[in-house]
Amino acid sequence: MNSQAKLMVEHQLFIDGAHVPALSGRTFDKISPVTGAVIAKVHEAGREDVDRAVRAAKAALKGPWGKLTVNERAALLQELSRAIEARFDDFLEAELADTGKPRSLARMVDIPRGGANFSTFADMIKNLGSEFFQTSTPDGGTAINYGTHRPKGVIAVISPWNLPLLLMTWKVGPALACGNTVVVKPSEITPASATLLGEVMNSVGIPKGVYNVIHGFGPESAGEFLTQHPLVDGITFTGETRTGEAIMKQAAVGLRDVSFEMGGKNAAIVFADADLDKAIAGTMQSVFSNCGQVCLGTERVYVQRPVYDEFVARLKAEAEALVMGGPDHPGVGIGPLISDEHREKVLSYYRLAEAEGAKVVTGGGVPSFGDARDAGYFIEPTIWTGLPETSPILREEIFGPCCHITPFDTEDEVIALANDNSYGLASAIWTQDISRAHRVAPQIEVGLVWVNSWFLRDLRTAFGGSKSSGIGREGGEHSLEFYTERANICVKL
Ligand code: NAD
Ligand code: 6OD
Repeated sequence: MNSQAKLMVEHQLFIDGAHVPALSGRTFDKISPVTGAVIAKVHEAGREDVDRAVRAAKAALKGPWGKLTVNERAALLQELSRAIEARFDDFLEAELADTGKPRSLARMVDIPRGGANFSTFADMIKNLGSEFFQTSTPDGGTAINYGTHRPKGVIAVISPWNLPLLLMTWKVGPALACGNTVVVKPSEITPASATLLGEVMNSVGIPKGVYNVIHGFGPESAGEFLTQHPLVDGITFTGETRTGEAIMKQAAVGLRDVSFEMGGKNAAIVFADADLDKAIAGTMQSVFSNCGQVCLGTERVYVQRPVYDEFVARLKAEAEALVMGGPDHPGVGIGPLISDEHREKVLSYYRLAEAEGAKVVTGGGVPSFGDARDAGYFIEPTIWTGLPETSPILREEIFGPCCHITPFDTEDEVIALANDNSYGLASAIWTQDISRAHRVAPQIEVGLVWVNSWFLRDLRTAFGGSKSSGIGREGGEHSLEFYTERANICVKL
């Protein structure tokens, strides 16, 4: 049995440079979203396991890792990025087994970003400048000031299941670039790629203890034990807003810093002057990619009245043409939801929409294929119209392949509609009027606005949400705010 096959059936913890069984003696099952079958046993970390991982990370700060120059650290991370690319197919299979998403999606988005998250932050840290101020002193002399950054320490990385490798390395990349060590708690639903990354870390000589992985659940399990551990210096979290609130309480003990990327209820705004072909293609992506399980995805679509009917009819036709299936199903455009539990949650919103009087333009249920796909957690791509803005369908994050489409008349009206929500993550505006684009975009109360596009990312830009969608910004040098401690050195000349 090769090492990858072994990893597919048993995910141990990765602590201090070694794959180890959990001292807790507990394991749990990993279920395939495509077949509903158990595909792996996962070791569940108890308090003692978490303590081992955090202590290994703490000790590693003072070991060879802490003694590397910035250039040496950056070179190691570049090598790590290349090693991930060299194991591209192994990461691809791990991610496909855990998530069931279309192969083409994981190949184009998830796995390349795994490597890019290390090379980008290696470049950032290597090219970092410093601020410098000259100050007049009361005695008529001069002092100089310059800023330094030192690592924050042990960073707890808590990640979700929707883009497992991408979102986990998006945190581990900057954390390591800044000289920290990490203990990662991937989602219990997607343990494979974080485990595999441990092997790759060893293969390029990242010192032991720098990258550790503990598996398990949130409350009263690995996630809670990790975020409560007194030797953790900072907690970076991606997941649901309610989970963020729980973690914030856990982080309050010892005043640990947090960086939070959380839920969204993102609006797409389609003006009548938009290139409709592009607006429909972009909205198809933003609603249905990854089976709607993207925090930046669109669940509220506002379309200006003159093109409303045409937009609804064309989006319906395209949604109905999506082929559902596992990663390699012929012509697949949309995979399953991640779990039976998540499908139940999304279905509860499908039922609620009908109970609230929505017009179901398409979808609304569970498909029946009459083949092996019936065992997977598939759900129909769904479009509604006709609900008031007060409906939970327009206010709460569903995280499924669905959207509600509302007509609007004026620019001011749609800005108010888009902003009338407790989330503030992202928005997409579709218009060919350049002045309108620049006028509207800054008025949307979110962290990211796309114009005539969706999901484009430059990793040097600030990423994060406002309102209930997050705390802080990461990306490029913005990541230094969370992953380092700044100090000013003032020298009297
Ligand atoms: P989740 O909040 O249920 O879980 C995320 C992680 O937190 C998991 O690893 C989980 O085990 C852990 N966790 C749960 N309770 C915990 C606790 N009390 N203490 C410590 N850890 C705990 O989220 P999910 O269902 O895995 O992911 C979907 C959610 O993530 C959606 O709300 C989505 O919008 C959000 N998300 C946000 C972004 C962003 O960038 N803003 C990106 C991706 C996903
Ligand atoms: O591209 C990224 O860096 C990022 N954080 C994407 C988030 C996607 C949410 O599901």
